[in-house]
Amino acid sequence: MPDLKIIKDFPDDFTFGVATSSYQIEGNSFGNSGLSHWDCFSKIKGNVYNNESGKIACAHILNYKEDIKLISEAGFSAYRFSFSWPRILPDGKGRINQDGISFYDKLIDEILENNLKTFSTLYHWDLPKNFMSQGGWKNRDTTKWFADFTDVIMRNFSDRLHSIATINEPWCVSWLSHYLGEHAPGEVTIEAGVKTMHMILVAHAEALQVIRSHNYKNVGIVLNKQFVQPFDEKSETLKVTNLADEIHNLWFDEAIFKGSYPTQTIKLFSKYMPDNFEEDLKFISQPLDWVGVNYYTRSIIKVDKSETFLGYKSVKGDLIVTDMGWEVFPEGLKNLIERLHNKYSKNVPIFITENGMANRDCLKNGKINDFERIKFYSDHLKQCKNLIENDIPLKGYFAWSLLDNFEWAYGYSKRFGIVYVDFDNLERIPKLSWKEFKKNLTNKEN
Ligand code: IFM
Repeated sequence: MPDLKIIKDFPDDFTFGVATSSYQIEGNSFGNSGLSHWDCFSKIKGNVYNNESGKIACAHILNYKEDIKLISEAGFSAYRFSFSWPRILPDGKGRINQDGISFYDKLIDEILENNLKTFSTLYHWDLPKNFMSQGGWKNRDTTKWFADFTDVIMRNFSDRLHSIATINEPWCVSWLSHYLGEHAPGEVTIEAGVKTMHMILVAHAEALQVIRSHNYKNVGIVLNKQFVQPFDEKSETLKVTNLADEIHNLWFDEAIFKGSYPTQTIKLFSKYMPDNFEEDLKFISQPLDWVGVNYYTRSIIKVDKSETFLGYKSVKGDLIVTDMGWEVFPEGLKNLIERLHNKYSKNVPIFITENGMANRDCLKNGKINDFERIKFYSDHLKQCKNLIENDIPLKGYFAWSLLDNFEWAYGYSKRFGIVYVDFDNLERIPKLSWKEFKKNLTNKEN
């Protein structure tokens, strides 16, 4: 039987938390929220499983007290959540929705009353709908509007935020959403992909500058990393594997920690980069207080000439997969963090800001025995422990996710939560993984 006893071997000051995001749980039909580009994207048939959207989601807006209680009862010491831009500024800029401010006021107070640290994220993908007609993240003005939104957050909440992340997963915001088209706004052009790969980093820098102007000290960014491996050892394969690694991982590491872009990719991208992009690199590489890594799987890269721009595609490997079809490869986490620390972030504290798995959880006699998930967490925590023993400044680990939720293009068909959500009546039912976290974080049997 898998267990999470390993939790007891972590240093006392190591942070264990859970993570969520606004659009995935809140329910944006509540509280006079504005719309985001996900509301538009999900309306187009074929974009999201079953034409689902975040309208109701987990109705966290109505149930946040119960949800925060579930976090503190399990013994976690931190909660990572995100602010919804259109909930606070329904048009993206200008008019403030007081109901939005009041919701986050109450949420933050509830988190603090439950003795949890507030790990906040400014942007976890709900771009105000209003900006779509103006080019969204392709438009440099959006980075300025993001700075203005950041200022609203700082003025209202910064004294109660333990930490702030500017952007969640810039690769998803740019490449996945504008070149691969899998996420809102669903663009599929090289121009959009390349431009947003740069603009999202400018947005990060704009927000960082505002945050610093408020003398705030605990700010970082959250990068999603995939361990990239070649399909075979042919030189052509190794070359495209390096390109894939650069686009997925090193583009962000190099820009943020070194103020440059990796060579193979910038050569390929140069024709499509915004004018004078070099002038932004110093701005993008302002010092950070911590860096977050979201890790789920590896990617195997094979030469594929039918992909005419990149010359490669990812192919399936032979490891066990989660319900997302993602291979379980805990060693990748260790490798990626070691490289990040040794070559880029150096002594900047690192947090695993997301890690977890989608599983076909079944409710039987009121119980969900998600053994696979417990094993997944245990195997990844082993890698974390090993990193700490090797003096890597790994300071915390956040399970993705607290609740089953709106899994973007997969709608509600994929369950990542340690707490089951019955989407018919929104009842929350703690899974065995939640109980196992509780057992080891609180030393209490349930
Ligand atoms: O659900 C997402 C989350 O929003 C960002 N990181 C990956 C998770 C699982 O796909």
